[in-house]
Amino acid sequence: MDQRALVRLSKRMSLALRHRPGQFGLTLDRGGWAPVEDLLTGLGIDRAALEAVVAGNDKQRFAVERGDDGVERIRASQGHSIPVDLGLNPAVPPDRLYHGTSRDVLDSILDTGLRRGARHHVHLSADVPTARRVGSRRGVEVVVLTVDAAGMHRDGHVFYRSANGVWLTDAVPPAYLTGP
Ligand code: HQG
Repeated sequence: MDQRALVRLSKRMSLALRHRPGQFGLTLDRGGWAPVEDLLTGLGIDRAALEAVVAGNDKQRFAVERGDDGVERIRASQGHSIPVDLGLNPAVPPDRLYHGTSRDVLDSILDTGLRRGARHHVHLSADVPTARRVGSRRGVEVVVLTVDAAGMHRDGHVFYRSANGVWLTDAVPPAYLTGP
């Protein structure tokens, strides 16, 4: 499969496993897991295609595990808008985290802080290049905000780190943000 086909399939898998499982005939369990076989059927793809996406994914978006019942399951490691419990434990963040976004929304963010929108959490990156990549999805002028994660942690805000290294928190008030 070429790179573009891989990206297209990765996006469909994200849609199925994060946002609209019902549209693909899937039911996710509490932890967000679905049987691999059901995903293959729901998306109409074969095993090799799925494995190419899981293994070749730039961000390791998907995790595959075999349950105690012998059934192989898959889930998205972060980014859901439907209610799932990823079972992540609170983690101590690095002193600084980063958020890449579009310049259009900079004033709004500096005014009201980072909000999670449709997703469960605000997503933060551990380094500037990653934040820049996230922001560039918007396809316009990218800005990177710095988050005083140490200060937030000290003040009782809870952080989680997804299996693929994305930092998550409920909201970032403006006092902890520094603009570009
Ligand atoms: C913005 C991708 C105005 C925020 C990425 C962002 C990430 C505000 C947008 C993951 C705001 C939400 C998440 C405020 C936040 N005023 N705009 N007060 N607060 N925003 O897609 O962080 O590739 O839900 O800046 O790599 O961009 O799908 O969040 O632009 O990890 O695996 O509201 O999605 O992962 O957009 O991206 P999103 P995000 P995947």
